[in-house]
Amino acid sequence: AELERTFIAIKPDGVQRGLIAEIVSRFERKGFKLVAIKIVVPSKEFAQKHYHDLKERPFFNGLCDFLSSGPVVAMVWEGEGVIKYGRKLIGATDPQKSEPGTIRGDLAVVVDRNIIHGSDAPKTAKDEIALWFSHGELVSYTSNAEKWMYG
Ligand code: YYY
Ligand code: MG
Repeated sequence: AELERTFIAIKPDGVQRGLIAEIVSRFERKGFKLVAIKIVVPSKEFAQKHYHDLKERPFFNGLCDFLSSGPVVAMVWEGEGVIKYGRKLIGATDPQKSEPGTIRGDLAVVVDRNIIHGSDAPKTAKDEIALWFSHGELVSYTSNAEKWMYG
């Protein structure tokens, strides 16, 4: 299996609504491998770094206030195609447009409370993992299920 990794975060609304296990289980059941996880309250400055690409957007300030308003579950998931497929599991940015069956489609209603973040490309995945985790927090291991999943 190829060593592709993505950054996934359960935002404060997802944590407060008791959706941690539900969200983790969707990635886990698919067959992706959890290689890092922690719960943190990001500072507003940290949230601004995380969302720096959006700093010109009108919702940037509210978005960063929200991300830093409470505990976030930060994770790194590994697996073949996990960046693109992780976005598929998450669904469209606006839950009004997310398909049923996706995390946002099933569990969220409005765009500014869409419960989860996922990296959108290899470059952002690399940058976001480096922003949220130190190298030592990433755990490489062999899952016994891999030989049944990847052949
Ligand atoms: O990657 P993704 O989270 O699906 O969307 P982005 O376009 O990167 O926007 C990040 C974040 O900003 C989004 O998850 C909710 C919020 N947001 C918003 O509050 N209002 C919008 N019109 C667009 C995005
Ligand atoms: Mg994004």
